[in-house]
Amino acid sequence: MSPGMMVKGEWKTERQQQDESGRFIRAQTTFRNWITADGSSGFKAEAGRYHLYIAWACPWAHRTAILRSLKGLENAISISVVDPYMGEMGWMFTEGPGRIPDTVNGTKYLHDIYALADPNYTGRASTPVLWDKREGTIVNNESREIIRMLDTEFGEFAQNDVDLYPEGLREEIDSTIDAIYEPINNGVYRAGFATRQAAYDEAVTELFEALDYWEEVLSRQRYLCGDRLTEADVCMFTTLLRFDPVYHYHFKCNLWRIRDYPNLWGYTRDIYQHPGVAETCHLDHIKEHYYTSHEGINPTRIVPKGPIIDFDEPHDRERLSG
Ligand SMILES: N[C@@H](CCC(=O)N[C@@H](CS)C(=O)NCC(=O)O)C(=O)O
Repeated sequence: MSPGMMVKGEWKTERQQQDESGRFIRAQTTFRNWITADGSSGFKAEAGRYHLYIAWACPWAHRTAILRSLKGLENAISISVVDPYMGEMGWMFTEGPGRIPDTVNGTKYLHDIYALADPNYTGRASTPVLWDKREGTIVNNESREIIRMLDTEFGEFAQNDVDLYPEGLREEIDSTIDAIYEPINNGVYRAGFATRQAAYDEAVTELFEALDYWEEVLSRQRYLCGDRLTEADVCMFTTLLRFDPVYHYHFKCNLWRIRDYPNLWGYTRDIYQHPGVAETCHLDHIKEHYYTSHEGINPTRIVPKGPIIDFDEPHDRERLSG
């Protein structure tokens, strides 16, 4: 059920990802360099220099695709998209709908990229990966940091004048991203990957308490940090988009659906309908990935046809802003 990992630069098909009480443990990411507009960090923001390796299926990678699209960085930052199925070799580059092979390094597996960056690498081979073509290395593989760099350091190359980390809201944005991470973004995984009842119960309870809380906040304001879209909304959105199609069934996050929460549901549609967002939402990859990759949860690997959800339904949330 658990994917493999790299140990000293070599792929191993086994790894343990639950502790002794059955709780899902998410390992820390290790490439944490920064790109800056002035290059003072050693990685200067430049057009054509950086490449993103993503999975359309992955909520963390999806955040980076949304930032790239909202800012209009498609010409400045190239992408590769893995196959939605994550098998024992981990993420893989194939031909097929929605996939984009590794045109930069010509690799077959995402873990090859980690080995190129560090031949002695030990850790997960996760998406997203921000790659530096010039230095031939990974700059960063933490979604929260990658979106911050795309948002704040690439202004010169952005085709759209969009700022999702505005001065004056920065502390609130950071604390909101922190607040939603454990119960919501990671919470669905803690529920889905729990291997003991108590670990699952704990995760689901915390998840729905947090959803109840944000449902109330979103009855008063259009977005998580007030009346404008910020990075915090991007972080929330990629989990909410996957909730009813996948997490509700596959990860047993089933006290309610997002569609049972009027404000969270309107909010999800609001963001989905922002120019540039829908193009990054690939529900076919999302469903195929989860339902086929976690054999321990869904041994038949059957991908359900439904649920039928209309993310384009009008949301009427403009009434809450300004
Ligand atoms: N903290 C990371 C998490 C990334 C992550 O867990 N990505 C998953 C896909 S949704 C992955 O690639 N998993 C492969 C693995 O764990 O081996 C981030 O936010 O960037």
